[in-house]
Amino acid sequence: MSQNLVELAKLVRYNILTSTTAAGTGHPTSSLSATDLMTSLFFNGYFKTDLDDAKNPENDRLIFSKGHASPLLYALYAVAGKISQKELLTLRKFDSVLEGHPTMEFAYTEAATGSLGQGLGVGVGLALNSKMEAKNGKREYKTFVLMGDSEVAEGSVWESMQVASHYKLNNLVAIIDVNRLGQRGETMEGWDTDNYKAKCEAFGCETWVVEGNDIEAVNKVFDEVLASTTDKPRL
Ligand SMILES: Cc1ncc(C[n+]2csc(CCOP(=O)(O)OP(=O)(O)O)c2C)c(N)n1
Ligand SMILES: [Mg+2]
Repeated sequence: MSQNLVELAKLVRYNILTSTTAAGTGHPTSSLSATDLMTSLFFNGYFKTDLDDAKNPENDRLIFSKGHASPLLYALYAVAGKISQKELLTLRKFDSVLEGHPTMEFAYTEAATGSLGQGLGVGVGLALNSKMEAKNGKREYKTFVLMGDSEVAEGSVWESMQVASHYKLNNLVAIIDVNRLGQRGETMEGWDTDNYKAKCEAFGCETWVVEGNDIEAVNKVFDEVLASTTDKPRL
């Protein structure tokens, strides 16, 4: 099973590199950084969505809060068969729905992102909605939010996190892609995942730290995250 995922991740990487190369711009490194994490999420059964009905209210939600990694988002949907190779190469061209940051022009965009620090707040709103809809008999969908490690320097991330734990949003799964780097060098915390963990726990989250480029390890963590029965947001 993991071998198939490893092969799919190669295809995702190929799509990222061909699309950003054709565009002559974009953020290939930020996209490659989260490829294994997102390949596991997408193709090992964790992210439950109806690909033929992108606006189905019972779909799980995925917010690319680090919106500059949009080539990864598009690469995933290309591997899922929803974007052709020809269309993928229109990345960042005028009239293409595959914009440099995800916008609502692209059918599977959950929230237009790019201004860092906002995706988790949107995710909190969606997770609250899911809790309320579940009371009306609807499926309690999950909301996944992908953030960058430099992004979490934004105070709004922590405001959102404390609201998420106040409302016991255990249907919210936030991911920090710790690749040590922000736009112009090392982040304040570098590789210090212990520190991220301690801070996120202090804000009321249940946390996991995983080597994000080991698909098998990532699968194991998503298994645990989705099996957890605590009332805390997952991070
Ligand atoms: C609010 C805001 N400030 C600045 C930027 C410019 N910017 C784009 S990418 C980036 C660095 C992001 O680093 P990180 O969050 O670690 O993501 P990575 O690319 O490493 O995955 C910055 C500062 C932005 N998009 N939004
Ligand atoms: Mg980073």
